[in-house]
Amino acid sequence: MTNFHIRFGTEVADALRDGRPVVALESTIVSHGLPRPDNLRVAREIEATVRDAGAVPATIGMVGGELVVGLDDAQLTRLATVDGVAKLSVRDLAVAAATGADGATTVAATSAVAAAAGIGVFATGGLGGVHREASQTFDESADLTTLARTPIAVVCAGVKSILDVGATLERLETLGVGVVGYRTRRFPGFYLTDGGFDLDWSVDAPETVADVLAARAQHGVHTGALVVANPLPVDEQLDPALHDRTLTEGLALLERDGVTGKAVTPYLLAHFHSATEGASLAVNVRIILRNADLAARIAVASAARAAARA
Ligand code: PSU
Ligand code: MN
Repeated sequence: MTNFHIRFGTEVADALRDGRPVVALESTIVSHGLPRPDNLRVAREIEATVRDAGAVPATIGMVGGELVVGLDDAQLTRLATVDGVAKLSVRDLAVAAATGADGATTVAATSAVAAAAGIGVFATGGLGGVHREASQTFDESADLTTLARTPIAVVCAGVKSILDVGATLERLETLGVGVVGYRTRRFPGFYLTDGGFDLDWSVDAPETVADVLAARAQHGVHTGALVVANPLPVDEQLDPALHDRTLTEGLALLERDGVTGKAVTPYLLAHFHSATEGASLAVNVRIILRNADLAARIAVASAARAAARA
């Protein structure tokens, strides 16, 4: 293969050309973040949720070296079911393309590709961040540095407490990544409604997020991402006692098994899913679908705003 242009799914290409709302979705949660066989079902449900709210889903990934924005169902199935799908951050994209690999894009890679493709809104579950012990290991997700230079809105439920949440928020501030709570002034902790830290800003409606994105674009001053932190309602969170127990065990197993680098996040996610006997999976799915719905409503509001200006 000699042509390395980004390939667009037909529906996504049409929507972008016509200025209709599009929501980017990542594939690492599908290939590495959720257990089989639920992962494929959930991937389809995420797309259906985006559609139900009036936007076009653009799941991003790499299939046989081709970087695709808007995977079709066969491509999505392949990334959800075959073995050996690489986990791709931004730095991996070109190598994976040149070697013809199958790969799933992280928040970092998905954001960068989406922004390059002209998509302004992205829905995921949780961001990567600063790992516990990062002061020794230097393990900080490239999600953070990528968001610092990528103009996109990322709807997520904060970060998991497998990370150092306070340090992650400090790094987001240093890197100039905007963070607003959706109807909250507390940064969500993914499985938990409240991750334990305050936020400076809260917005109450998708239209307000669209206004923030418009202001950023019109100023032309801040070129980083906006994180829209969307917490689960308290009555839908994972039981906090179960959460704390599972986390403690997971961190001990990580150390016992000597897991490092990009394997750390998938290892801890898999531990949560097996140790809670599906409870964390149900919560995880609920989070992603809520984020997909909110992201679609933001994309719809942004497209309406742009149409009114034109
Ligand atoms: N956090 C989650 N679920 C996930 C991930 C993060 O709660 O599936 C995935 C995302 O794709 C994220 C990546 O971008 O893990 C971060 O990996 P790392 O820590 O290796 O940068
Ligand atoms: Mn890492």
